[in-house]
Amino acid sequence: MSVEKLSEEERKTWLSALPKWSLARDGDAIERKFEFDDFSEAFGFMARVALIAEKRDHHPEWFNVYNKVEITLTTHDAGGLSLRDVKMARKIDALLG
Ligand code: HBI
Repeated sequence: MSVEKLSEEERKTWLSALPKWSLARDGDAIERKFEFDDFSEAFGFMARVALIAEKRDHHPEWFNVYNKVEITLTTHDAGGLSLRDVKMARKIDALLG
């Protein structure tokens, strides 16, 4: 799958399809914050994201404390945001219905 860095225009287009995600790191990443009922729910979510990451060979940068999870997606190989990040974000959103 493409690992080219998205252009500014492409970033804007794709981000409009990901309303719960925000641009980060001067446009080189996207991030979203999640809050669950408790740690167990949060970690279960993280486990499901981890399986997607392994399947897609595209891994999040993330932070978890208790019931909160913060995910940042960027493509190191592209030096910024790529289609891989957009598709990963859509897969993550789909976990939450
Ligand atoms: N995950 N988010 C992210 N970005 C990458 O560039 C990346 C990755 N996971 C694996 C990976 N790259 C490797 O496949 C390459 O570095 C070889």
